[in-house]
Amino acid sequence: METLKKKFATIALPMAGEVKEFVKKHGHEKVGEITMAQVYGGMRGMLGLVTETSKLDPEEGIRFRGYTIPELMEKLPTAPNGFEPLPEGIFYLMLIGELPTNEDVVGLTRNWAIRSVVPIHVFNVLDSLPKATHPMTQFAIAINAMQNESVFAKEYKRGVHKSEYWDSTYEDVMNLIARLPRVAAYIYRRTYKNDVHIEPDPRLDWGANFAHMLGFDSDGFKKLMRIYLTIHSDHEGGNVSAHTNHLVGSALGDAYQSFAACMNGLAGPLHGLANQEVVRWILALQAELGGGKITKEEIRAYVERTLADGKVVPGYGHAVLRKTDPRFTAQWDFAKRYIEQDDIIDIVHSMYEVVPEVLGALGKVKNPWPNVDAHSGALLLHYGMDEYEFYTVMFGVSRSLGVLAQLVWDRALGLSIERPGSTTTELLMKQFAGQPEAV
Ligand code: CMX
Repeated sequence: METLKKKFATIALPMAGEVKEFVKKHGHEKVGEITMAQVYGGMRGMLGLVTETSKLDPEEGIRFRGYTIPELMEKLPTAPNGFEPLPEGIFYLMLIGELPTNEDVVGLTRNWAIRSVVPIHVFNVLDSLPKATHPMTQFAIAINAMQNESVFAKEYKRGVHKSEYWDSTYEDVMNLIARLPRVAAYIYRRTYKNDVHIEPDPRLDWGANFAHMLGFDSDGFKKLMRIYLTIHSDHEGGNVSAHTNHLVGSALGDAYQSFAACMNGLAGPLHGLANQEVVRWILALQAELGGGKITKEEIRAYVERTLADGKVVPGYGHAVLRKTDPRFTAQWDFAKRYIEQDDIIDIVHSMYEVVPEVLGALGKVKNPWPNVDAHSGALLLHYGMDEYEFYTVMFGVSRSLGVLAQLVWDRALGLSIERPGSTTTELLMKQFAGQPEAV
């Protein structure tokens, strides 16, 4: 058994027993109350899931296994020539719960390089799709197309004992993560670069190799990929993509099925697709004003028009966060460190001075501050990637690290199939009209 898997087993399997005892002892105790507003309001703030990999604090932002993003910038191993953490490190941290050493991270890079061969039929499936198919749809199809490779599905069919489910899930998760950059890069090159594909370079780390296969070999883009793939990896368990991954996995769908569903969740404009929407919004603003320097007053007028048209301002607001997303700040810091001047980045920074005030004045927006998607597209544009419909695929490659680490935990802890209750509006109305017996 490989070292990482052995380490996971040593940590996770005893915890499964502890969790069983814990639930036995405290299972009857309350962890919260549910209001009508939550039932109709997307279950906001309703505690209903356990996720080991990360936890989101509304005021402070995300902590991965207890570490904030600035802390991880200090503590995770980096490539020799940069400050950006290697995404391999955050996966190790989320899976094992401990900070990795440099050797741990190098080991993961090698491990994924060995597992990264994508079956030829996946490329054939992609090649059969119209080129205009949205890259996120192509991505989900390609992930589903790999499902025939699931070790878990084979083991399940063979009748493996449920205490062993985590083992084959680990294999699927490692294989899938290893292959995603190649699949994503293939989609990019077939959709936008005349089917001229670039072979992987197994000497490169996971993020740099992704940059290379996309066709962006500059040092700057590789650095960007490392931080991008690190900070988008997880945001606790209740967001649409993470929750979908867990939900589908809870019925013992394998990692391919769960993650394909997860990507369809990420593809919604209120979630991951917001990163493309931000760039689309900024380019439309630029086009309307005919170029030149854009003033804050012009941005304010465009934001007000967006709202008057009944649309959201993409990249702003959050269902949990109540302050500027530290993932936004990490990208701002990256821009400050490496980029001297860029018109689009200037617009992103001017928006930060305008949008919160306008949204705040509406009186209904609970969080007027920017989220991760407000900044990411501007950085990609700076390095020359202007095919913004591809951006959410990159978010998806990163998101695999968190949700799939969690899927191995789901299996190790033997978490249940999801089946929350639901009711009808008629019954709820009767309950509040003083007829509780009707419910
Ligand atoms: N622009 C305009 N209106 C907004 C808004 C925004 N950026 N953010 C919230 N609102 C509105 C909501 O649409 C809602 O309006 P109604 O009462 O008329 O329906 C009201 O403010 C209250 O919403 P909320 O409680 O503050 O926010 P929610 O938890 O319901 O939704 C989110 C959160 C992210 C969907 C929302 O802020 C939004 O649509 N933002 C823009 C899209 C975006 O950037 N999504 C990416 C989020 C991060 C990610 O998942 O990747």
